[in-house]
Amino acid sequence: MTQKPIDLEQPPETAGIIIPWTQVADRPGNERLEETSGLVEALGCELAFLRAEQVRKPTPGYLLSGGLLDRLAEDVKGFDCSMVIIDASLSPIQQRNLENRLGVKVIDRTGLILEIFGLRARTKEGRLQVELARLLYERSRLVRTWTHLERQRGGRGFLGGPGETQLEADKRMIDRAVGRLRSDLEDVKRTRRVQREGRKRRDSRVVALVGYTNAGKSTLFNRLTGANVMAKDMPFATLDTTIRKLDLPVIGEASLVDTVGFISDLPTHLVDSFRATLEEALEADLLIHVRDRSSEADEEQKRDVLHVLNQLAELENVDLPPMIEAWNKIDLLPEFVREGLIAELTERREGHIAVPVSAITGEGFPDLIEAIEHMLDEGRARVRVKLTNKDGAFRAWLYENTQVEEETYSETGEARLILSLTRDEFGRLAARFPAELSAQIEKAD
Ligand SMILES: Nc1nc2c(ncn2[C@@H]2O[C@H](COP(=O)(O)OP(=O)(O)OP(=O)(O)O)[C@@H](O)[C@H]2O)c(=O)[nH]1
Ligand SMILES: [Mg+2]
Repeated sequence: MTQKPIDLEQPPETAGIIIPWTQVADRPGNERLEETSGLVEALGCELAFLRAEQVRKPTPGYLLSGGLLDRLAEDVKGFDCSMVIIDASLSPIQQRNLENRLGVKVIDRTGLILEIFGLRARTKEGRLQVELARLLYERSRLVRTWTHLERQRGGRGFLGGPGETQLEADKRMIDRAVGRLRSDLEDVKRTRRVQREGRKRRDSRVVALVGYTNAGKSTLFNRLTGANVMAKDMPFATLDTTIRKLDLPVIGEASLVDTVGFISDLPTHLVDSFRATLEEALEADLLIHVRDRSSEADEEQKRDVLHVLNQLAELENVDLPPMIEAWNKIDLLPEFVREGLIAELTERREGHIAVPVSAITGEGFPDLIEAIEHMLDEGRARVRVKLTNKDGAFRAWLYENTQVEEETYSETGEARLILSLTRDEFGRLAARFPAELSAQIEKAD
C-alpha cells in the first residue's frame, strides 16, 4: 500500500479529518485541532471538515466503529471529499479497509507529515532524507501486511502463493533502495563532518536553534544574523539546516544553525532519517531551545522536543550540548502574563537560563546575546601574556589562533596581551610554545 506523492498540478484535494481519542485525558485541545488543520493546509488541501471523535473501543479492522464510521462515510459523500486524514496511527489493514469503505484515499498522521516533508524538501540532502523516511515507513507497513497474509495462508506449506513472493520481492527492492539512500546520506554526513571540523579548527563556536515547528526559530535566526530564511506561519517551513555567522560583541564570531522543527508524534522513521541534518545541532557548543510561550500547548511541546532530542542523542550515542531556552513570542502575551513569566524566571534555580524574547519586535535580544556569550564563555580561561619585541612569531600565532581581548604597552615598550582561551586553545598553545608558557604567561583575574 504505497503512498503516491500528491500531484501539485492537480486541483487541490478536499480533505476530511478525524482526530480520534480514547480517554478523556487525551482529548485534543484547540491547539491540536489548529495544528492538524495547519498541517492539512500545508499540504495544499481544502478542508471540508475536522472533528475530534471519541473512539471508545478502537477496532482492529477500521479503528473507528459503527456510528462513527457511518457518519464519516456520509460526510465524505456530502462534502465530496477526495481524501480522509485520520490524525492517529493506522495499521495497513485499517488504512486499506477504510479506503475500501469510504472510496477515497486515506492517510494517517505519519503519512500526512511525510507528504508535507516531501513537498518541502528542496536540497538534495532534504530529498534523500524524506525519501528514506518514506521507504522505511512503507517497509514497516509491508512487513505487517505480509505477516497478516502469512497467517491467512498458515499451514498450506509450499502453496505460499504469488502474493507472498511479490511482497518478499517488494521488501527486497525497498531494502536495496534504503541501502543506496543510506550510503548517499553517509556521503552527506562526511561532507558535513569535514565542514564542521574546519569550523572547529577556526574555533568558530556553534550555536543551534532547536524547537517545535512554528516556534519562531527561523524568525529569530534571520533577526540575529541578518539572513533571509523562509519564516512562515505554517508547520515545517524549514526542512534544511542553514548556517550563518553570528556576531557576538565579546566572543567575536560564532556560527548559528537553524534546524527543522519537531512535532508531537514525530514518526521515528523521520527522526532516524533526519539524523544527518540534526547532527549539526547535536554537535553544537550550545543549543537554544526556542519555545512559543504564547501557545497553550507550550509545555507539551517542550516535552516533545526534549524527547526527540534525547532520542537523537541516544541514536548517535552522544551527550546533548548545554542548552538555554528562548521564550519567544512574548509580544503576544498580555502584560500580566508576561510579568508572571519574568517572575517565574527569577524564581528558577540557578544553572538553567531562559530568556524571554520576541523575534518580531527584537525585545529581549541583548539579554539573549548575553546569555549565549555567558554559556559559550564557560570553560574559558583568561590569561595575560608578556611579549618582548623578539616574540614576533609568537605574537602572530596568538593573534591567529586565540582571542585577544586587549593589548597594552608598558613604559619600556613591552606588549601585554589579555587572551581568552578555550581548553582546546590552551592545549595547543601549551604544545606549541612550552617555554613561553611557563615564562611569559600568567592567569588574568
Ligand atoms: N508575534 C510573534 N510572532 C512570531 C514571533 N516569532 C515568530 N513568529 C511568527 O511565527 C511563525 C513561525 O515562525 P518561523 O520562524 O517560521 O518558525 P520556525 O520555528 O522556524 O518553524 P519551522 O521552520 O516550521 O520549524 C511566523 O508567522 C512568524 O512570523 C514572535 O516573537 N512574535
Ligand atoms: Mg523554520
